[in-house]
Amino acid sequence: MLRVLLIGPFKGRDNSGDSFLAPSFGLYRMKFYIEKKLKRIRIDILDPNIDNYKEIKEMYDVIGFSLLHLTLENDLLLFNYFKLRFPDAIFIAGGPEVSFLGKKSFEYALFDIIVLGEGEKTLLKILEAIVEGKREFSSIRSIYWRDKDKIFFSGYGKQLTLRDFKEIYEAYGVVDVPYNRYWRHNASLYNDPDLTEIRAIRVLFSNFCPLRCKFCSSTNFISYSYSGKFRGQGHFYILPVEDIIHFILNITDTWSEVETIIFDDDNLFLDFKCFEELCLRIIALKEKGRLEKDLSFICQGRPDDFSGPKKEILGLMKKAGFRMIMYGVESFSNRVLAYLKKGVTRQQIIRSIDVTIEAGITPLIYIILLPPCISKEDLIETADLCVKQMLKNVEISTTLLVMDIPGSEFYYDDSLKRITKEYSISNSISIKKSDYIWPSNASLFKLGKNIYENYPVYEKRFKQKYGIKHVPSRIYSYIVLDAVYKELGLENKRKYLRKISEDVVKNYR
Ligand code: B12
Repeated sequence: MLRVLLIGPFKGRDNSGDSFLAPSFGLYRMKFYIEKKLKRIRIDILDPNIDNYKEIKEMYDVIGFSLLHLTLENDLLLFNYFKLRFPDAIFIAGGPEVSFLGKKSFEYALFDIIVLGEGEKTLLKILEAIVEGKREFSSIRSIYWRDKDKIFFSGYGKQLTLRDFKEIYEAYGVVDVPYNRYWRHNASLYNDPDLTEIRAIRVLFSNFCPLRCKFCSSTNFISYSYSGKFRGQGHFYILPVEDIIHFILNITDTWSEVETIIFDDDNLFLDFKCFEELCLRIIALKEKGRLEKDLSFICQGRPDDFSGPKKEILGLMKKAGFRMIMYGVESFSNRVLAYLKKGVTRQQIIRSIDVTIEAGITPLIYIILLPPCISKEDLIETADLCVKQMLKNVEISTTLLVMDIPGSEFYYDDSLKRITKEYSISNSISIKKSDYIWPSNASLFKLGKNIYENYPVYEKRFKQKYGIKHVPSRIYSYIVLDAVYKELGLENKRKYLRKISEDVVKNYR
């Protein structure tokens, strides 16, 4: 029996205790697909944010890591721990970070194999070879592998086909994902948890979003992993509605307590026909009593999707149980939107937000407060319009800075301002990396740096003031917008924001 351990990204050595957590869909997809295909194998999943990795008692032959840019230093800390504990195991790394870094990933740690792109079929082939006693992997595409200090590349492979996709989803063992543990953890972050929010299951049914926003890396994941190029490659797939429905029924039959299904695809509306059919099928299943009437849905979409005639579908969505749409708005400044290559305008965004509200669905909007090109006017315009949306009960999820992630167009722009930090992994190992891109404007750089560095103080004060234990992204937005107004000396706006935040915060105790 081959024993495999797959380890998810490690949010924090000290602070993951108060994060909202979810099982890694990618790792479970690989586990179920491979276990179905290959006999005499067991794949365990370790989520270091929820499991105590020091308590592992099993022996493992293969250990796989899923690395993310922001969690890299913590992931490498775990790598060192497991390498010491299982010196003879084969160490594999996969996921977005290493898919873009390729050979460079070996500079971070002594991995044996790096897998590019979607892991299911490639990892299956690697494990098949290991089961057969092979230690030479040259015939398996999409990997870098190390033999002592030499590194080899096997050549680019092919992305999953729709047929593979269907097989992967058929194999997915919803029953064996410990959702209840995650629900318990997430509920423990509140004194009075909202079960509709807590009992949620995240799913993705498409393979990527081809719309190429400048700050996004996922948009290039397929293309780069299978061609080394950013442009033009990669076929977009969405699972057929029939299979999506089958998957949803599998979830609700297995986890009858589930209250929300979150479609975490970057943009579920890319195939509008399919989406419409999905809504109709859900409505019919609810009418027949096959799905609970109260089952709710959340999905992500583009903020211009409903600024035109497509808005008609919002009524269907409401009827099907969609209670929230998460829009990647990023900014309310048209200048910034053009710079980010969003392909939408403030006017379209506001129209979409308003028709969503009219349909009885809550919009949640993602905002990047300080993209590299930001000016003081853009910042104030965006902050003020965020506050205006809050008054309409729009939920706002802000990030202060653009993440400096491999695979995004920004990452390769040397003219941008970044702060490279050194992270200590062990007594003898440290790595240098930049996590964020800073505003180019000198005074806004200073503003950003002040907020970034003093954020823990702001958060602590806020938690104490309102008696909350956990800061979800919408509360983070209040804290950060308050800090922005403070830094800009806009005390009246600050007072106003504080007044409107009081009511909202009550719900998050
Ligand atoms: C849903 C989601 C979340 C959810 C759920 C996270 C979870 N536990 O899965 C929440 C909101 C909690 C979240 C949190 C974070 N996320 Co997130 N998230 C996503 C999202 C939208 C989907 C992830 C997903 O399930 N994809 C589908 C699965 C099938 O793909 P996958 O995970 O990439 O796995 C496949 C391959 O990558 C590969 N693979 C992955 N790992 C491994 C390992 C091995 C050994 C092998 C062989 C292959 C392999 O095979 C898998 C199957 O094909 C992505 C964007 C996207 N579109 O992918 C961002 C994304 C992954 N998140 C990102 C980030 C930065 C984070 C946070 C660090 C944010 C933060 N500041 O805290 C945290 C990290 C928390 C954590 N422990 O993961 C970034 C990562 C960028 C980067 N290059 O590092 C992404 C890409 C979004 C972005 N901004 O571009 N996230």
